[in-house]
Amino acid sequence: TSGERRVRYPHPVLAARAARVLRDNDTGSVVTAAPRLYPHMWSWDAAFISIGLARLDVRRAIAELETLFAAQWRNGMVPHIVFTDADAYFPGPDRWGTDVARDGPSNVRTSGICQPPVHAIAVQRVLEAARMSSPGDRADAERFARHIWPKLYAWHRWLVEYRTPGSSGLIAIVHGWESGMDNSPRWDLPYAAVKPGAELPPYVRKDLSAVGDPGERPTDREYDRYLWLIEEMRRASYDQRRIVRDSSFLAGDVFITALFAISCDVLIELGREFGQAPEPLGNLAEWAANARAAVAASCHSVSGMARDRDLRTSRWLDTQTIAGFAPLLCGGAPDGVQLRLLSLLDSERWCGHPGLLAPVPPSVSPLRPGFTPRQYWRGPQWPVVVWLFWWAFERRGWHERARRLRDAAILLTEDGSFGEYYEPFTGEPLGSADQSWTAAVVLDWLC
Ligand code: 9YW
Repeated sequence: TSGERRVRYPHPVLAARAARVLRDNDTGSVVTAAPRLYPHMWSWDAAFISIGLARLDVRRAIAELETLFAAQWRNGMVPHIVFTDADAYFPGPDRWGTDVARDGPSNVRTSGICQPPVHAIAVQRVLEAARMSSPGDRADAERFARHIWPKLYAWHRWLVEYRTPGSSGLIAIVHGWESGMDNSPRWDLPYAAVKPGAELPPYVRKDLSAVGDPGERPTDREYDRYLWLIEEMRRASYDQRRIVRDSSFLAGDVFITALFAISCDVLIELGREFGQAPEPLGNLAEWAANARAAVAASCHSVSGMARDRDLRTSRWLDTQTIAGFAPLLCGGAPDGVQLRLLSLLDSERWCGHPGLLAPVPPSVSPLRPGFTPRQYWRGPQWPVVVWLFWWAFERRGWHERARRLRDAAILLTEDGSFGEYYEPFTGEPLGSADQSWTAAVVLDWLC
């Protein structure tokens, strides 16, 4: 099999290669998400990238997060893309047209949606790396953490203020791109209700020529819907209240909700350390508790898996995807549910599937009908998602479990190509090569 033909770099060489990817993708002002496919800064990529950069150069890591937060909208939203001058990605700033937004930043061009809130986690991780590095790095990182805290708080407050509609308590997304898992089957039902209007302006995709096989990317049918939602938002002048009220896609995202809960915990820890006032800390504790409760309430009564919710139809979305393990990230589900999820994760439906090259969870269960091992968020394994589970397991004190997951992720990535995602049975790297966040998490694991 191609698995046996794979190159396996010794770990010091692998770490050096990962460092080189981050350096090569650095334009001087941002580390782009990937060299050809993604020549801009993506929000949650920047968080992971800063975690990797902190192992090489703490100041460079800080600068990356500062660049992202310099693009924060006045209402608190951290935009999902901060555009560079590159012209190789579609939809670019003209198509987004966020200049019409009242709350947009004036100094940079950005998209008009957000991505998962993992930034507090990144700030804490950068701080940890800086403290192991040198007194100067430590002082810089502490100054930075103190300075960025109110911005992180404003970002979290935006999610609560604008994105917790209805009674589910789940954080809502208005576009599949906000989940970070664009074409995951999680969103098939909500997208089925999105009907692109005849007024959808024509467009030409640029992503297909940047990957070897267009079959590894979302389909044109999916892209029509992605673009239609942008059209709706642009017509609403990116007014959040209007979008949440009227857009044809609104879904409670259980994975984001879980990440939000732990990011609030981390922000509380940072806030205590740096003397923040009791009131915002109290708010964060309340937001974390609500988010945890929402995740726990979403769990399926038989499988235990957490579920997203279509907030337009008030229906639970039952799909067997990696997001169903959200309670293992944030805790808060009853012990019985947690045990069921852990044994499900180990079972042949997930990591224990005998055909996997490396026992890390694929984006979709290999035993689910519709699992497609090469197509983006519909089957492949994504190292950054594995990093989140690894980090959460460590934090929860499950060190042995965390160690096994990390070892498996290294096995998957030690071919040194730093693929965007991997074919689970052969370990073939797919999508973009030299993807920054893949290099960043591997570097963090190896340091
Ligand atoms: C796109 C940059 C981004 C990630 C997303 C991923 C993909 C962009 O790439 O979306 O055009 O498809 O789905 O999570 O942030 O790496």
